[in-house]
Amino acid sequence: MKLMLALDVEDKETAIRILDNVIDYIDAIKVGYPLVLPYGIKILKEIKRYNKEIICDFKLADIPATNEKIAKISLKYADGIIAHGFVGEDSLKAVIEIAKNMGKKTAVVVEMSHPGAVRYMQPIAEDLALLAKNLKADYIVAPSTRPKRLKKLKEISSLPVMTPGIITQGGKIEEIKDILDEKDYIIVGRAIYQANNPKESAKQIKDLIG
Ligand code: FNU
Repeated sequence: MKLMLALDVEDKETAIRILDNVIDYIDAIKVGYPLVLPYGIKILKEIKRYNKEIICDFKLADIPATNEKIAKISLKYADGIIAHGFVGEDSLKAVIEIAKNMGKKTAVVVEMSHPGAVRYMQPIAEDLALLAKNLKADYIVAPSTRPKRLKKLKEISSLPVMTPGIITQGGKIEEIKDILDEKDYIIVGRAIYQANNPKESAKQIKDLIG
């Protein structure tokens, strides 16, 4: 398993300080709106110097034409992008095609990790996992907070997963360890960047999944 840091901090100095501390223990950096809205997408140029894979978590959920524009701009700087599957085949296809043309990756959210996802997303998640497979996406995003669902969605999609929800949202590494392999990522944010000692926390998590 690989470790992806969710860098959901809102200021650049903090982001850089966290990265300087944890960089030896992480495999990828996930950046989302909290950091990109204040500074713009070009902040990714500064993060690129850490030489880690960068994934934009913008959860694209728009019409194909708009999804395509956002993906294109983001993937100029990032290695991969996260898109929602529920908006439908055409919207998702637009992202996957542009990413493939640029030699980049797409991860499709099929079921989210928070409690609210059970009511509206869970009933369609298996369908979305199949859609991600059929459209030849690169990854699915599925919850570590529900290990049985994670296992099932991974099986249906036959794709590697990026799984959030570890520690702060209640997901337990020991419960998902056997489901995942070396192509999969666990996504961890607050348990690292809000820890008293982010370096130690990242090291402990890396040791546990290693
Ligand atoms: P942490 N994230 C999530 N659940 O938590 N992209 C999902 O279903 C999903 C996500 C992101 O809880 C969330 O936005 F599709 O602090 C955050 O960036 O460890 C990270 O994963 C989890 O952060």
